[in-house]
Amino acid sequence: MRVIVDGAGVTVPEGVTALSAVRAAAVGLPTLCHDDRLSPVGSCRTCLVRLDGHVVAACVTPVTEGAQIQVEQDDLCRLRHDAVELIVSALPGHALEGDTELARLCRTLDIGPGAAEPARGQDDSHPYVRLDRDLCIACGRCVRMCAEVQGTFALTLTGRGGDTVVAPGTGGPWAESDCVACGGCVDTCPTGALTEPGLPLGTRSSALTRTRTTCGYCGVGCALDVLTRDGEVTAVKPAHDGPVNRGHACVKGRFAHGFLRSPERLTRPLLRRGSRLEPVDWPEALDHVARGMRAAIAEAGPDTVAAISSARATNEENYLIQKFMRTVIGTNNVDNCSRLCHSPSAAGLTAAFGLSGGTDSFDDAEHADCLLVVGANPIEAHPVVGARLLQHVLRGARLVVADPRRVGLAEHADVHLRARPGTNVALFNGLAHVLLDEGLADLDFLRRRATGLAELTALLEDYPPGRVSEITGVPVPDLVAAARLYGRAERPAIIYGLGVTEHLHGTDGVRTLSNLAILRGAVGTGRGYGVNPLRGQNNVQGASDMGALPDLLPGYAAVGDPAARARAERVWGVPVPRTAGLRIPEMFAAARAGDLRVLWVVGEDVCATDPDTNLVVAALEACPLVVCQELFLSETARHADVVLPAASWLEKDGTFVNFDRRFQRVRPALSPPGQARTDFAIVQALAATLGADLGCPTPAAALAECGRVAPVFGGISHQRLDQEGALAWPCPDAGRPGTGKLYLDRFATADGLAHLAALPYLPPGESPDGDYPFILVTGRRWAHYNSGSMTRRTGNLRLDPADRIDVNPADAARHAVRDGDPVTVESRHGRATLNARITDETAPGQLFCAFHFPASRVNALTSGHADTVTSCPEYKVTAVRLSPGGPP
Ligand SMILES: Nc1nc2c(c(=O)[nH]1)N[C@H]1C(S)=C(S)[C@@H](COP(=O)(O)OP(=O)(O)OC[C@H]3O[C@@H](n4cnc5c(=O)[nH]c(N)nc54)[C@H](O)[C@@H]3O)O[C@H]1N2
Ligand SMILES: Nc1nc2c(c(=O)[nH]1)N[C@H]1C(S)=C(S)[C@@H](COP(=O)(O)OP(=O)(O)OC[C@H]3O[C@@H](n4cnc5c(=O)[nH]c(N)nc54)[C@H](O)[C@@H]3O)O[C@H]1N2
Ligand SMILES: [Mo]
Repeated sequence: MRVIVDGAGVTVPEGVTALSAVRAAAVGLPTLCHDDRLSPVGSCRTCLVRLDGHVVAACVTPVTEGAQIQVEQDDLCRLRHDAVELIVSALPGHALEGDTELARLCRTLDIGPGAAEPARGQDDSHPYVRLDRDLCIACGRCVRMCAEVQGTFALTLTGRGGDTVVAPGTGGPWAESDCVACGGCVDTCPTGALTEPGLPLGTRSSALTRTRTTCGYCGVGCALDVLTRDGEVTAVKPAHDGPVNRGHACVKGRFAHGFLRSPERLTRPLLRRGSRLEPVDWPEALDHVARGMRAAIAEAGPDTVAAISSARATNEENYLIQKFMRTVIGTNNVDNCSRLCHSPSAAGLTAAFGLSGGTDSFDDAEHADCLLVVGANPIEAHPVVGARLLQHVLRGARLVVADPRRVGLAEHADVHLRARPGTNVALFNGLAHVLLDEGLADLDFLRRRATGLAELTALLEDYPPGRVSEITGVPVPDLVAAARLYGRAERPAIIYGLGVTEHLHGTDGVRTLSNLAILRGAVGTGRGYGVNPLRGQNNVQGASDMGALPDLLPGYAAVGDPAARARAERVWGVPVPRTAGLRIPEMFAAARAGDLRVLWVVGEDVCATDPDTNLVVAALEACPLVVCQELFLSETARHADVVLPAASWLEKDGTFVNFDRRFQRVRPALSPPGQARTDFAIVQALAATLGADLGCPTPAAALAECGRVAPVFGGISHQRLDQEGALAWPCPDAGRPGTGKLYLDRFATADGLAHLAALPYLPPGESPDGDYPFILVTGRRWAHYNSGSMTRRTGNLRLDPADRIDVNPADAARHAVRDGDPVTVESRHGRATLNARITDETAPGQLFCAFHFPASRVNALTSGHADTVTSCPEYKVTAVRLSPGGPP
């Protein structure tokens, strides 16, 4: 429609506000309580305009066709000036010292500082958010940010009239509030009432260098602007044009960068001499590794050397590591932590649909009318995705949560399916049974685009709701209600996590979950948001995409496939070994059996995070040469013979692939400390020490070469990413965009069809019994990341200072355990000591803990049981017993 702004016509969409129309006409208009991401409130009166003769707040007033808006009339300018002056007059003088929205506005309006006495005090209790109450103008932007973007509802406005001020809703200090430190309130605050320690009021942004990069914690792939000064990070800001985060971030990406300058960072290579690790220079360390590798190959063959590549490292680094192992050593013994995480997703999604990744672009989740969130806790583990999902539910989408625990999203669910850990396949078969039984399947889609219906229908006869309820503990009405919500939705979505994969039958879980989307025709069609794993590490998708896997080359071509090998051999110029290499657990088993001579561990703390710690340690002790490439002296590094100091994600150049298959650029904001080097440089140097040339002089060259080995990435380059921001694979063609939504024409399976799977429920590896009566579930907490090596060395430690084990109140009472008490947990494999946290988030008979503090030795408890298809550990089910008190 057309409206007139200060006499000039401008075209705007129907229903916009006067503010949007004024902006569309490029006329300046101040605002203080407004943020485009938030609902408008019209409280600050600084955006007054005249609309069809009436003075109105532009931000809250809609306009209609032909509306006449006046902005730059003298009386309006005065009204707005007076509104700002009134606000400033109530503030102390230092209010205009910063580079804030308010200070900038005052400069343009020529308004000087107020002279109010500071009276309301500050709240410095929180490590990352500072409140100066005297600068608060009660615009409420922080409150709305916390509610409407983050979804935590931690903040409120308290007091009356001119004394109104933001405060945590719980009362008391900020540090004890529900705040999850996403930083959104700080970013939207127009006055500097809310600041972060790195950017106190008065910081001039012009003094800072800004580097756009991609977060190196989880797989969401938030675009971040890293602000540095004199070689130090001062702050990290979420990028407003970040394709997934859209200006949002979480406590880790936004604030947890203090580890960078920790005095414990490794700055020199270390070499074991007797029981000590002593600093040496690079040539000596590399020589030692090269000699060990050469000797192993000469005496026992290349398959006695193995590498664990890092999902924390870049694509280019992973590409180089697998190329090194295959071409310089001559073995396929290379794997990455996808093994511990979503290898069942890779196997299951490939079998069902053809490609090893989620089926859709995350943006499509916001078009879904029903979300089925299974075994994932995005509020804590993928907070930016969790916030977007929660907002979508608050806007009206239906939500089914399947998780044994009352996780954050469960509080907003229409149905919460609290199936017993390890019973997913029965649960999904039960849901599928109801879909078919109630005529909710899309028979036309099934006829045209899927296969396996007859076998599945026959199998599902054994999964009527009553039996499924007995296996899972889910009441029949809940099961039926969930199936109907998913089954009747126009555009249903499946989002899942490790609660599906980290099981004895994790791949079966992925297959039977995928069945639901296939039955509904909600994958590979315009309807619905398919089946999407919330991949874990920043670059776990990429590490696997790059071929850091024992059976797959870059782009998921099988090492056993002669055509695939030939393509790689043409680029690499040497033969590629044809037999699949060892998976991570097989590497440890080989080491214990005396069959592994060299284990090179890059960026994975296997002694803290792999299951059954005692056996992992035994493996490292049995292996003659263990090389650990790390930021810190991790548990694994302590057991190594050579420790190589590595650069972190903020110190390197390359790309990551996030959970929805997007390649994004990673750029160095700092140089690595001391003699630490990027993993890229270390691999190159090691190859050179062995007399080999890996080519690929730069990360950009490595990605370009990878595109020649794996045509699905052929259209992706650093240069293109620098211009376009993000590209989702498959992207074979430099002239075409990437592919967010997969399979619109056909599935990528050999027959082009989606494959239903008829798989029976099989019990988990361990079940509770008289000796070990509890099921222990392990997973994540919001403030720490995996081994905790980075987050424990930041202010996050103040937010979550210790490991706790969640115990249901009924179990706590029975064992005479009070909140905070130390308890000893024992499994058939080991023992751990943690403090109890009493909560009904965990069901009776179940316990939950994270594994972020290696000293608690949680993974001494977990078993060697693993997914029968992919060897992904059964971290989610361990039979344990609990006793009050710490170690004897
Ligand atoms: N803050 C934080 N964020 C992280 C990480 C971190 O360490 N800390 N790690 C990153 C990594 S590597 C990963 S892989 C992701 C993981 O992200 P998620 O998969 O969301 O993480 P988890 O907490 O391990 O497990 C998810 C849920 O599975 C549930 N569950 C357990 N057993 C079952 C079951 O049998 N059935 C069902 N339906 N559910 C079950 C658990 O109760 C838990 O709530 O997070 C990433 N993000
Ligand atoms: N009980 C239990 N255990 C689990 C899980 C569970 O749910 N329960 N989840 C499993 C899952 S899903 C995963 S992914 C694993 C994660 O396990 P890990 O991969 O071991 O954990 P992280 O702490 O992410 O990182 C490993 C190490 O990499 C180092 N590092 C970080 N960046 C770089 C880099 O750029 N280069 C190098 N060379 N090193 C770097 C860090 O200092 C850290 O010590 O844990 C698994 N362990
Ligand atoms: Mo993971």
